[in-house]
Amino acid sequence: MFNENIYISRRKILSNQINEGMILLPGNMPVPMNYPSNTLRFRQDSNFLYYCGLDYPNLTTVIDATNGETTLFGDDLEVDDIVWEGERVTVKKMAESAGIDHVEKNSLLPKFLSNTSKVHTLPAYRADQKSFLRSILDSQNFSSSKELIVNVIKQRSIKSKEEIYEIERALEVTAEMHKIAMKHTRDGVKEQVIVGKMEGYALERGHGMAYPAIFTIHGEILHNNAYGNKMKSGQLALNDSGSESPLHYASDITRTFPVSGSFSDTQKQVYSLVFEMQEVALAYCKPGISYKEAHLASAKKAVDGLVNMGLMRGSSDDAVSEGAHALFFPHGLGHMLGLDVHDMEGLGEDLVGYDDDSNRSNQFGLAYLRLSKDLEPGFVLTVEPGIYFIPHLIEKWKNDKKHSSFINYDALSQFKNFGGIRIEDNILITDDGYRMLGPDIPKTVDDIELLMRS
Ligand SMILES: [Mn+2]
Repeated sequence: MFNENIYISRRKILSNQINEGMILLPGNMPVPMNYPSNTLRFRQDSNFLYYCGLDYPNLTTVIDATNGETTLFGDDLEVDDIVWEGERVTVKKMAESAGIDHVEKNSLLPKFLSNTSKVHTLPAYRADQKSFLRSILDSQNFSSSKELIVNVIKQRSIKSKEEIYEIERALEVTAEMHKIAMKHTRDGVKEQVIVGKMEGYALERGHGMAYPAIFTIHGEILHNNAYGNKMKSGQLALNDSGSESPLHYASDITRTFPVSGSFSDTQKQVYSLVFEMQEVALAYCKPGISYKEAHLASAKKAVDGLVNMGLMRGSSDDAVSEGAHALFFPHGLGHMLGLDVHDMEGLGEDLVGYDDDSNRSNQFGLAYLRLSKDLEPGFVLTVEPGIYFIPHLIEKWKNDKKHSSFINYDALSQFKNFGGIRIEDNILITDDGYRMLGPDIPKTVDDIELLMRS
């Protein structure tokens, strides 16, 4: 974990923003996989990590909003637990390492909270969290505190030096994972072989995965988590994967490359277009520009390129305002990145990505834009345009004659087995622009082909 002063200062900033009551931050509990004592790998709650840094199950932190005083609730292990799990640092020692003065047993939490005017909670995203909150809070109808949510988002959105260091540490490992994937991909190799090599590389270095890797010859399936296909020359492999640093900061990178090691002419054409979509988007990445603008500019670039290829027609302004590009680019340009790979999504996607001046569109495609609001120095985000040929979607739109003035459905028939291409990088918004985070990972056609040949 970080130095205790970092957690003291984060809690101080938060409690200064909240008028009265108690701020309740429950840590996570172990989650059974298939029977009670066979648990999933423990992952601490990100808000708990942010304000306390303690990476152990069954802890709760309460911050008194009026004076910032913090109490850590937890139980030391009994001998019976130690027999199975080994020794664990005492709750008192944990509290010290997080700069917390008071320690209490878990059983005292309900009584402690019953004396206060208001308990501020964050939205629960696991069933066990919901039942835990119900069990310790008197009222059956507790609801999460908008005041708390908004202030946590405000604070977590601006990344400090230490946090950027952690994200770049995750990216060091991720860069190697992606190079390993490119080097080992070839005709006849199964996707799962590559996933095993990448996860093994991360685990060997004490990192985890920030999310289940997407490694697939079906890049057109946006969140494909199956790895059973044998790859064949002529196909594209899409690799969307990122490690999580030992302090649980995420990275999120996508590269797409030819299984054979050389792009075909058509693959090169579409790939270069996605590359340009990212360049166009990056030019918008600076304080005061809304991410929606970057998204729309990238979408217009897609239309211009698809018009050149004979797959679309008409003006890119019109096509994008009507949403015709979403057949090929159905997702958003990117999202915030931090302790969570979709940072703070559990606190409410609209509160994180939108502000009073920006409402979420309900148009197909644009509706999936997770980050829309004005960019600020200290934001860390992903920039991830893509072009996909999704047979089911093409079929449906074609039958419905959807946007048929913009889309040349006849020309699309030869792209049925093309798959999809996405390129994703992680950036920090600086005072006057952006900085690309982490080491370079081959991205141009030439650099990818060079690495795959070596
Ligand atoms: Mn992403």
